[in-house]
Order: sequence, then structure tokens, then C-alpha cells
Amino acid sequence: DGPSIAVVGVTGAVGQEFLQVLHDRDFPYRSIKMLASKRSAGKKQEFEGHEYVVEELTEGSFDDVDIALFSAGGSISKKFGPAAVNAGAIVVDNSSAFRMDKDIPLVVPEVNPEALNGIKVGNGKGALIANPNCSTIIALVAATPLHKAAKVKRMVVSTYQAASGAGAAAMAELEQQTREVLAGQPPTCNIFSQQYAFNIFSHNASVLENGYNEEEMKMVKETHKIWNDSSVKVTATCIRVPVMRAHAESINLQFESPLDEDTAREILQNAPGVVVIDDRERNRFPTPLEASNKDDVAVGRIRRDISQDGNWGMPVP
Ligand code: 2RA
Repeated sequence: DGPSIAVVGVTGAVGQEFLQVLHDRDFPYRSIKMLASKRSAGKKQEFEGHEYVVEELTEGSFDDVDIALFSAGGSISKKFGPAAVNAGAIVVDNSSAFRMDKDIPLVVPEVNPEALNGIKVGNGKGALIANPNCSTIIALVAATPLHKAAKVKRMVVSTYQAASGAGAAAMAELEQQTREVLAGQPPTCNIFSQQYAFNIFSHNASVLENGYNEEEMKMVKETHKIWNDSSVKVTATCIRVPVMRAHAESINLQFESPLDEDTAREILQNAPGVVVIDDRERNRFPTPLEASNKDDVAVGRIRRDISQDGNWGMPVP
């Protein structure tokens, strides 16, 4: 038994991750539909020992579907998400299409599960749930437990985002460029407009009038919505780095109430979805390679911001 599932955008990087997570978590489903564009329809998709044929996504794809996982871009979510909801499905949308819609819950299960209140799978009453941007999720899985303890006044985030955030083609381009550059050949730049291998650059999202790019503004706006508090001062700088998977972030938090380093570390060690890797002796802290293909957010370099202290935070002799 279990719910019937549809995966929309199944051939993309996130679509494949949907299947991986369903498998890893042994999710109980009674049936699964693999949906994609006309271009991918007919392709074979192996999953848990069965061979499925990818079907073309249509408005009628969601009859008898209980849960529809979408990651096929905002326009597809806008076009087909409501049809899935009307057919009674619970839609989990990975695109940015509905994230800032006031009537749509923007949810990180480890952070604000209460936003799902009233939504129930299988009762025939459809609903749409928006999944935040990946860089927002990572930041808030770590910052929210501290926010609940001492209320964040200001959050300054710098991200180091992997190729995976730009999709399977970007990951393939990074590998191709790395080979080309090592062979002394000019890099192939189809996905990004500049060399990515052995390079870093400001995130490829459009830059807005305020000088921030769309990725940075997603972090600001989504944090305010998820924390239901637009008084928190949030600023972000998002960078693309030549790493295949797993975004990294540097987060500086200023709190309304005092919070010492040891208390912060203890809170994080007990936080849902967080693993603390903070070994100063051995200089071992989280890395994208170790965090790849894992669901937890790895947190390290937990320390007091010495700009707040005399003597650079060092013990006074
Ligand atoms: C990125 N977070 O990394 C965005 C979208 N996945 O490009």
C-alpha cells in the first residue's frame, strides 16, 4: 500500500535525486509515475528493480496520484502544479514558482514543519508545498535552532555553490572543462558564459537593481518567510565554485540574546538534520566531498565572532 507518486522532471538532476531519496528512505509507495517533457517521453527509467517508461507530462497525468514531486522549472510548475492539486495530489514543488505566494507554505521539514498543518496525503484534498532554494535550506537547517534559542538579529551569508545547483549539464560541463584545461585546450562554455574549471565567479543568476543577484535575494526573502519575521537583517553573497556537489556556506549570526560558543555547539549537535564536524585539533571541518550524497547539513568552524571582543577573542595574558 502507500501513496501513489508522480515524479515530474524525472530525467533531470533533481528528478534523479528524488528517486534516490525515495529509495534511501525506503519510502512506502504503491505506484510511481515517471513524468518528463515530450523530448524525454519513451525513455526507460530503472527504479528499484523495475523498468519504467518515462511518460509525457500532461494536465491529465495526475488522476490517482497522491504525491507529485516537481522539479522541471518554474514554468512547468506554474502550468501543471494547479492541475495536480485539482486532481487531489499533494504537490511538493522544488521550483521558485510559488515560494513567495502568501497562501503557499514554504517548508523545510527540519525547520518549520508546523507550516504543513492541515495538509494530509490521500484525503483527496490537494495542496501545493513549495521547497525553498537549496542555499536557503542549508543555511536555515543550521541557523534556525540557534535562532530559536537566542533570536537572530542579523545573518550574513557567503555561499560557495557547487555545479549540481545548476543541473546535470553544468556538472558535465565542469568535468569537460577540467579535462580540456588540463589538456591545454580552450574550455567549452555552453552552460556558463565563462571558464568554470579552476575558477570561481559570482552566481550565474541575474543581477538586480540593488546590486544583489536573484540567488542572494532568494535567501533574504525565503528566510523572512520561513522564520515569519521580516525584522531579521539578512544579506548574502552567492558564488559558484568548481565543486561537483554539495554547497558550502559561511554564516555569521548576530543574536538579540547572549549565546556562547559551547551552548551554540551543543544546540547544533542536537539539531535535526545537522551533523557537527568541528575538530580544531586535527583541523577537520565539513567539506563538500564528505557532505555529498548525504541529507544532513555538516556544520563546523563554530566560534565567537572576535570583532565583538577585545584582544581578538584571545585569553588576556
Ligand atoms: C543554484 N540554488 O545552485 C540554485 C538552484 N539550484 O544554482
